[in-house]
Amino acid sequence: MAGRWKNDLNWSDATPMSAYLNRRQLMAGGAALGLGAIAGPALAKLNAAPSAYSTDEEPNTLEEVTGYNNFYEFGTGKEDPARNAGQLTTDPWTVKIDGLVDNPGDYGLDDIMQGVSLEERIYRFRCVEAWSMVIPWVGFELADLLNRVGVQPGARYVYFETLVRPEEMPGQRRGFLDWPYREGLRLDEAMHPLTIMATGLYDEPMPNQNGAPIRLVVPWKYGFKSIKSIVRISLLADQPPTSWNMANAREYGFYSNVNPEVSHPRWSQATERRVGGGLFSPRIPTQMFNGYAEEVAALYDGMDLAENY
Ligand SMILES: Nc1nc2c(c(=O)[nH]1)N[C@H]1C(S)=C(S)[C@@H](COP(=O)(O)O)O[C@H]1N2
Ligand SMILES: [Mo]
Repeated sequence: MAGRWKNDLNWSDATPMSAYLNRRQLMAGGAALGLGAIAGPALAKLNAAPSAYSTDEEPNTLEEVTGYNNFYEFGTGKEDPARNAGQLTTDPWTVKIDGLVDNPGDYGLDDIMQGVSLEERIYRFRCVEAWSMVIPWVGFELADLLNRVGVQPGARYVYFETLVRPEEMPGQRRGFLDWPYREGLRLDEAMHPLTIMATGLYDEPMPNQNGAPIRLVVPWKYGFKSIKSIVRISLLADQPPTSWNMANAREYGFYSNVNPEVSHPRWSQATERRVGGGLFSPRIPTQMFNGYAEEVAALYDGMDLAENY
C-alpha cells in the first residue's frame, strides 16, 4: 500500500466505517462469507424515462451493485446484505409523512407511486469509505413528493427513518448503530432536482439489499446520507439527529458533501477505488461534490466546507 492513508483494500473486510465497532460483533458479522447471492427478484421492467442528469460513465454491473453493499441492519460485511436481506418483507409498505406538512399521514407505497414519473438516473455513488460505483437508479424527485404533501413555511429540514424490524434484520439484534437508521437533509438539498427517491435499479424494482422498496439517493453526498428502506419522512424546523453523526460526530458530519480536500480523520478523500476495476486498477481522483458541483455548489455559497463537513 502506498502512502500513509489506509483506504479500503479488501472487498469483504470490515471497512473503515465499522472499524470502531465492537471487535467481537465484527468477527461474528464477518464470519462465513457467502457467495453474494442476488436477492433482487427478476420482475417486470419499469420502463423508466432517460434523464439529462445521467452520467455517460459505464455503470457497474448488476452483480457489483447488488453484491457489495452497506446496510448495517443486515450485518457489517459487504456481502451480508446480499445474503440476509431476502428475508425482508417489503409488501405492504407504509411511509409516515409528518411534521410541518399540510397533508400528514400514513401513505401506502402505491399512493406514493401514484402519478409519479419514473426516470432512470445513472449517478456516480461515492461511499465515505473511498470506494465508488456508477449506478443506474430508477426513481422520482423527492421534491415531487414533498410538493404533493405540502411543505409548510416553518420547515427547514427533512428527516428520514429506516424501518425497525429485528425479526427480519439480524443486524438490528445487535447494537452496531442506535436503530432506527436516521438521516436528514436541509430543505433546499431535499428539494434539489438531483435528489431522488429511488424505487429500482437496472430498470427493475429495488433489490432488498439496496434499500427496497424505497430509498433516498443524494449523489453529491457520501453514500451514508442515502438512507435505505424508508418508513418515515418528517418536515422539521430544526436539524435532526442522524445515525453516523450520532455514532461519531468528528468523523461524520451532517452535511457530508463529497469533498476531495477535506480528509476523513482516518483516511484521505482525495481519491477513490471504483468497485469492479480489479485489484490493480489505479485509484481515480475524487471530484468536488462527486462531480455535481455545477448543479449544487450554489447551495453552499458562503459556507466554510471544512467547518461544515
Ligand atoms: N438504512 C440504512 N441505509 C443506509 C446504510 C445502512 O447501513 N442502513 N448504509 C449507507 C451507506 S454507508 C452506503 S455507502 C449506502 C450503500 O448503498 P448501496 O448498498 O445501495 O450501494 O447506503 C447507505 N444507506
Ligand atoms: Mo458508505
